[in-house]
Amino acid sequence: GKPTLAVVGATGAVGAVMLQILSQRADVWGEIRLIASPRSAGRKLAVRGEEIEVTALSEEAFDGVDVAMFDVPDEVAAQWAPIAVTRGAVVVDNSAAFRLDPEVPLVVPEVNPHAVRTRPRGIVANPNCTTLTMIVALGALHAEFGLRELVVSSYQAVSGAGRAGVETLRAQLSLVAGTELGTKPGDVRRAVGEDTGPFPEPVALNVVPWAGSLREDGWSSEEMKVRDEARKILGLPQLPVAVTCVRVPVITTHSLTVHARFQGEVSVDRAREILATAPGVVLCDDPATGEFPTPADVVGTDPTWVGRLRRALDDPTALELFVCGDNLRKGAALNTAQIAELVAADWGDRA
Ligand code: 11C
Repeated sequence: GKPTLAVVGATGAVGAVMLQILSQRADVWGEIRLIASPRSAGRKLAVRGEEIEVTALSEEAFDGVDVAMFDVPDEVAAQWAPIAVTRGAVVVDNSAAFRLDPEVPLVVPEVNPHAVRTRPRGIVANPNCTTLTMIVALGALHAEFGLRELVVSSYQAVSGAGRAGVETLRAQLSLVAGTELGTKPGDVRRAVGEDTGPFPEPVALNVVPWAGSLREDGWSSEEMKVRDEARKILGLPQLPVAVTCVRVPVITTHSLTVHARFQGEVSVDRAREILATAPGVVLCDDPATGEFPTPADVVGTDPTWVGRLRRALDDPTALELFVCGDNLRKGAALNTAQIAELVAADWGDRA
């Protein structure tokens, strides 16, 4: 028979997209079990055209499960992923709890698919959405040119902060719509009020140079993740990475500007060929006709979209590019589903 899949965190922002993706992709699963906090147990959610009742998270909930996809906060994953493993499941985890564990592979199927097979803890980690937005295009360029250094800035959508992030932006937008706000210091802040949800500043009519929590020396957790995860996925543990993460008033789809320096001189024509043919990448780049990706068009799609490809003006070994990707699809649920499918393919070999 086909393997049994559990979706843990089925009711969250990523969970909802996961159920859509499972309904759209080639069906490799037998039973699909939906698991969430006891608060959500008993709710019914549609997947593959069928209503399934949500089961409360418990040890027994994993009995008979072959692959468990986790989309829950770090501390919940840290506690429950090992329990699911002892109950016999392979865990594909989208939290940050295990990503940097040397015994847990961090997998992007277009870049390092083979890594999925070496998983001594029974856990495979899914990268952060900001890392994922750039890494498929960068992996393809690295394979050709050999990456030496990255300088990136992110433009992150509010759904990266979950349902609360989306609700916060929508509420703030309704407070500022149709007003003349945005012309005097503090006028937007006064209009949206004290409670700025998961963000440290108003995000409507604004740009906030912060994502995640405070780490050493002024870095944000999100910035550390981009650096550490890119190094691990590309197998370049010393790669210099300079990164600034920024939140923008977009519902879903993260964007980044990328300055990538390589081992030798790069040809833009060759880079175009690579990006135009790389699996999971769409090159959308004709500034003469105003063609480049933006979140408004990319949201809801699977690939990484690349535009504004140029050779650096002052360095023939470097490329500049702009990338967009749906942070809930490739950035989270889709990559998790792709990893789970790789695991399922091996499970099929064994069964
Ligand atoms: C954001 N990337 O946009 C974050 C959310 O490590 O998976 C995802 C945090 C993570 O806020």
